Amino acid sequence: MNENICAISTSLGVGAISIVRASGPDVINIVNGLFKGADLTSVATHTINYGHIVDNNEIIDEVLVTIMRAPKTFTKEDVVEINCHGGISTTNKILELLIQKGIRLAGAGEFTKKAYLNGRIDLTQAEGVNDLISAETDLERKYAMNRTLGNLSKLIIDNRQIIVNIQAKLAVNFDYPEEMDNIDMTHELVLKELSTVKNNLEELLATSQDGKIIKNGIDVAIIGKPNVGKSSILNHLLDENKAIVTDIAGTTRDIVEGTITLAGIKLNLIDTAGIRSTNDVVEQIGVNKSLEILQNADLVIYVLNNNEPVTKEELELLASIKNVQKIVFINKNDLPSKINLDLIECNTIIYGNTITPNGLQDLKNQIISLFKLDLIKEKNYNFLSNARQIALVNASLERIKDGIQGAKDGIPLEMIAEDLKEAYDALGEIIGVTYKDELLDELFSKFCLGK
Ligand SMILES: Nc1nc2c(ncn2[C@@H]2O[C@H](COP(=O)(O)OP(=O)(O)OP(=O)(O)O)[C@@H](O)[C@H]2O)c(=O)[nH]1
Ligand SMILES: [Mg+2]
Repeated sequence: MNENICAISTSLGVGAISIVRASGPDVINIVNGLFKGADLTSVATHTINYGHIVDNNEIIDEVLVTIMRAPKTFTKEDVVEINCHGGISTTNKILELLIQKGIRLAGAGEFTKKAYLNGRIDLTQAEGVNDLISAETDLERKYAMNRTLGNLSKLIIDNRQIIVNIQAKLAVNFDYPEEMDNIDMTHELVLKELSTVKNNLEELLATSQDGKIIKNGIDVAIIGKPNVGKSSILNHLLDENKAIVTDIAGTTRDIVEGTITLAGIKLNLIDTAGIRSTNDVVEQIGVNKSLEILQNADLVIYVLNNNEPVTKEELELLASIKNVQKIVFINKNDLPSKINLDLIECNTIIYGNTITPNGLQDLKNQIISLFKLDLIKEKNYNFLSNARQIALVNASLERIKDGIQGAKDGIPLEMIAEDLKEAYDALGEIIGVTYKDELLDELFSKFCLGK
């Protein structure tokens, strides 16, 4: 933990300025050895210092060096940030010099890991930092920032506190069983307070679906037989000629993807190969991919051709995705209708075409209403943001439910206390009160270098 680490904190490419950051007990001393300007070991903390980085009398760059002494820094250690000229070669050269002087290259997310291990932020805040960096939409940013500030942590801490309070009351009962009558700690009271925690955790889990949508967006697969106009629909939604469109059935072989933002939420649109039986080996691979995407999508836009009778294969495929969230889009309504509508079973059917065009706004509106996207914006931003957090809340909730059942059945309070301890520990793992090394390694490996 006490090692000196360094990394390039800005993205490496052509740019005006880059920042090379170092953290650890000796970094001020080491950078001072490369710096021509003020004596960095004696300047005041949180100051920016003008000078040059020199290597054997060669001036490498004209820089501004920020000196931040522990503990009021991101990592709670001494931190030096060298603002140098941007571009790959200068930035890399300065990093190289720091490494030569004995500062180790940081691993992914290692600065944030130090911030966590040194107690400046908890684990959900650390995860929030990473989400903030990778945020693509405004909503994602707001939501990640909220977690960085510790608002999700507070919710977890509050529920842990309720559990501690119950545990304390139970403990009094164990210690002074003769006063049982005087103390309110009856099964009913346990039941009441545990129900509060249960409701809180259930609410948190219910909103985690929104969290997933905000963070990952919605995967929308455009599916149908060849030539119905899937790629044309993708191009219109993207407002870009991304996929090849021809009147030859089987034009799209591989998937074509693009992203749009709808009501602040990312839609990951996936155009697929038209599904049909074929002897063409390449097309068959495409069809298999389409079927795979069909299974994993959050939403399927099932495209039919208004100008043709619906086929048996199309109906079979539609029946096979009975339980998948879907919208049937009947395309080519600029042409005479030959489709036998009464055979199509779907609650949401939209007509349109990509020539005039028509119906595509209705399609977007339908997606907004299906996923209640306009409401997500209005909600607060205390969502669970990843599978780790969701699994731990679920684990905690299960123990709380066991405790509630136990209280109802009138089992000994000692046994309920066991459930409470496990529920409490699972919540603690979310914020990282307890952790396993492997978990930290995995979690921070997803960070970028220099953060
Ligand atoms: N009249 C009419 N033609 C359309 C419409 N949408 C697409 N087309 C035409 O239908 C043909 C097929 O369109 P694509 O978008 O390539 O169809 P696809 O479903 O992606 O086809 P595959 O990639 O082969 O599976 C092209 O000639 C399009 O110009 C529409 O709304 N009306
Ligand atoms: Mg296509």
